[in-house]
Amino acid sequence: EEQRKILLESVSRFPRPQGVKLSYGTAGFRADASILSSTVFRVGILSALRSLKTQSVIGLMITASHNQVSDNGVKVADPSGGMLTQEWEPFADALANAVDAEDLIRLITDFAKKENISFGADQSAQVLLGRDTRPSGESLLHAAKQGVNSIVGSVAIDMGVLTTPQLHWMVRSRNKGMKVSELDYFEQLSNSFGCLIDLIPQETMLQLMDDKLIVDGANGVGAEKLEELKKLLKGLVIQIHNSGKEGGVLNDRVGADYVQKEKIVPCGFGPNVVGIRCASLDGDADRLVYFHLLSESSNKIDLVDGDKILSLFTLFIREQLSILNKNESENINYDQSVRLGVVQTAYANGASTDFLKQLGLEVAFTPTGVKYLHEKAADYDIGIYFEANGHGTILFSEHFLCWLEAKNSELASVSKGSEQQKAALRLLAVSKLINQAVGDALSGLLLVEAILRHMGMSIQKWSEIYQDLPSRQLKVKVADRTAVITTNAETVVVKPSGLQEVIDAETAKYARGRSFIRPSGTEDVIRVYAEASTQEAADELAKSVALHVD
Ligand code: NG1
Ligand code: ZN
Repeated sequence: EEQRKILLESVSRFPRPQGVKLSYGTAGFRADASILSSTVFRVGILSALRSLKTQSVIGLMITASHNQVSDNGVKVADPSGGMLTQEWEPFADALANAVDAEDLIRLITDFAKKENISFGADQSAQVLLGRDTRPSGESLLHAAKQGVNSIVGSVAIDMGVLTTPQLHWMVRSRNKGMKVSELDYFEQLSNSFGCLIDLIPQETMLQLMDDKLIVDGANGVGAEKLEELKKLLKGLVIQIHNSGKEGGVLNDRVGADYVQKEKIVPCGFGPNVVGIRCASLDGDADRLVYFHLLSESSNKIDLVDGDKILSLFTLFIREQLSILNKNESENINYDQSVRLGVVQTAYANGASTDFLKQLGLEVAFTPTGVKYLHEKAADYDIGIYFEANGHGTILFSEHFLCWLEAKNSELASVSKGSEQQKAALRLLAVSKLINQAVGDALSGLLLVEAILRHMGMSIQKWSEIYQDLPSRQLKVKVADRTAVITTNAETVVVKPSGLQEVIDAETAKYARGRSFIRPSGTEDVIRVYAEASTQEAADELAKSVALHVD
């Protein structure tokens, strides 16, 4: 009853705008910031309930990633640091769209009953709050706090301005009983990076010693955090452009999404960067792509996307596993062999999939959205996933890490400093450097830098490990994007009927042609993707498929 009174009172302070229907989507709720305060308030309630249900710390992040600065959004981190369980998404939708306080309270009561969640002063819930640098973030954070506080026994802890992966890392670490300050995060990254650098073979060490990396910070939170992290790193020269301090606007012709889609240099990069290794973060620093400018006379870049980062990581991990395996009479006695798996989506360049399969790797496909990739990657001892747009990470199973720790101790006593032991140490360092909760541009960047040094590889050489097939992405605005239903990791249209046959017929006209459509989970559009042996052909294929969608 007291709970009911508190809710009635607080809900009325965050009225829901009329005529807006929101859906939790690929990455939480996203919309123009001006209409979001009721949604964020309600997600605050949801997070508190999730914390009560799981008896663990939950995260709430306010960001709209690579969207324009006037947008904002909100997403929830589960106890493991991963995305909110899909089972709760319908409840999130229902909460966000409840018409009034009575409706909302009824929903909460019914859901709590169904999920066996009890309220009261003897219950405690904790929600960590984070936000990116968007100007609307502060008032939305206030709404989130009110939402959390309106559930009796719940506390909201404001962790400040953070990258999305930092908040996810904090939630994960807190639930493992570890320290979770920002400094702890920076130290874990810089220490494990230092480990990998110390383990670089002498022969390759000198080749990349003093070349620099230029980073496009998207005028967002990633730039600010990298500036901090940089202070703890040895052996790395990083120059940050688009830090947001030069007056540039968040995600405006800058950032990983822009660079990946347009394949041109971001603003703030002059012709003098030709040939230099460059990286680009997105607005909340969970995406990372690399590139280098091809010539002074044009702004065209050679893009090294998420697929190539995935491939680089895979090459390195495989190399370490095979060193670990060497000189052993039998196999490395880990349940026969280590299960290394790679996970992609239909947006992965076909050439990357061919490359990985030629290495003899198992490549799995899931629908778009980190939640699906992450879940699949967790099936392996070491699961590597990436979206072409630069979101991804490497997951190590607890079971494998235990074995690896033991193996390392054993090697340390019988063959300290051997190549085998170094390989074990490198894998352990990777598991600490790379964010186990969610894709993280900062930790990904440090791993790329460590591996390039390890392999003595320039960005040019890295880019040449395979040749991307030309591709094109288009968006089509339609009256109702939910009318398109797909299957088979989104590669086949089920509805409207007949459409897939038309796409097949168009695709068949092109050498190495591949094309698919799907409704976006973050924008009100249908996305069209096409790939073919030439750019002209890919463009044409995308265009003709788009015409049939309209
Ligand atoms: P949607 O709008 O569902 O395509 C986009 C990206 C996803 C993911 C989410 C969340 C593409 C084609 N899609 O989703 O990969 O990153 O945004 O940010 O890049
Ligand atoms: Zn992002």
